[in-house]
Amino acid sequence: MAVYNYLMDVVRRRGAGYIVLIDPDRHTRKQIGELVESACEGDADAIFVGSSIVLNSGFDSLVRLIKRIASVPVILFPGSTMQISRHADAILFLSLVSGRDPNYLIGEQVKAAPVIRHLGVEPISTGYMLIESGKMTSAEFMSNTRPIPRDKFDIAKATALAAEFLGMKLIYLEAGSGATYPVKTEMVQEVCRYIQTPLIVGGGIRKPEEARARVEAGASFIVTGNILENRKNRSLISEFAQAVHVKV
Ligand code: 1GP
Repeated sequence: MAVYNYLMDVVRRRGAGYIVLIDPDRHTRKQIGELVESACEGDADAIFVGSSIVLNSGFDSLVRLIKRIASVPVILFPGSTMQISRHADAILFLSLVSGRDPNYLIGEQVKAAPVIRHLGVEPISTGYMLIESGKMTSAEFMSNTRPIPRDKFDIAKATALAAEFLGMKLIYLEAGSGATYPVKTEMVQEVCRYIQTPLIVGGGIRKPEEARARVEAGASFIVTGNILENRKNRSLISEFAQAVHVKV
């Protein structure tokens, strides 16, 4: 529970946490090292590593590299059971609760659980909800599930509550990497008012003010990936961190 407790402490101290997502395929190892340094210097609270699909081999050694550089927890955000590494501090143990594919609800988890225990990585049970976002995202295509329509707040609320009743420790409202539209602020607000479980919001967030609006709506964590991949945007990291840390 060490990493989960750390995340909850971030929310208590700073109002919300800012997380930088690293997609292993999008950079060279050198660029990944620089991005991790920028994330830590820019006051991000954690690093997520993962993607819907990873083409490059060497995932494990990449996580080791990230862990060596990072001064904040390194948390796996796996698109499949191929993305598990003993070098990470924790892993989001995801169940795709917006979908109806038993493989992503429980199948992959059955395969992964013994491996995760063997490696000694902390699992953080997370209800993963794909929200429709203006285009077909990789997560939608790869999982072959239908996302929740972006204005169907009632379905999002009921799904999040079901995940909470199932005992999940975090709920991830995901528009998908590179989404045209991030999850609507109103949906974040409605879901947050309806459940007690901390909410992660990500996908298509490109501006610090978009992140801030979702924190003010009740999100506990904001994740950005794509927008930081261009080196020119690295200065945005501290702007995102400041926007998300509403208590400091
Ligand atoms: C995707 O929520 C993350 O899983 C981040 O999305 O890359 O669009 O910021 P972006």
